[in-house]
Amino acid sequence: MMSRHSVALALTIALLSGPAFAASGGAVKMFDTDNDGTLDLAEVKKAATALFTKLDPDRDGTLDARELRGRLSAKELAAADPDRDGTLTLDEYLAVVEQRFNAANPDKDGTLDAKELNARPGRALVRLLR
Ligand SMILES: [Ca+2]
Ligand SMILES: [Ca+2]
Ligand SMILES: [Ca+2]
Ligand SMILES: [Ca+2]
Repeated sequence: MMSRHSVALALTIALLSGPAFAASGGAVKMFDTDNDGTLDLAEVKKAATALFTKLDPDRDGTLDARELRGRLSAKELAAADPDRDGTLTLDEYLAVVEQRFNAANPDKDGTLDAKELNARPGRALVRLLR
């Protein structure tokens, strides 16, 4: 039989594993391949490359605005597209990812922790990873 205390505990665990908790710890857990609790640029680029491949079903090696599905605004796409062909190659995509990684890493320690990923620049980066 469950005591009142263990019911409260179960509720707390249910709340902690809800969407709010997933939003804070989720991005680190999802992409932290070396399990050190932070994301470095290599992990972020690996995740971005995997997403790029997923978003490119016609496999022509580029993403157009439709394939990006709103991840970049028209203005952001133009800025990320120096050859102005209206699509992003993987290199162009990863350049934006690296810019956003640096913007999300104000302490310049080479890694992003959950707090940095939860700040506005961090969330902008995560949009390019999943
Ligand atoms: Ca890591
Ligand atoms: Ca494509
Ligand atoms: Ca281009
Ligand atoms: Ca950092």
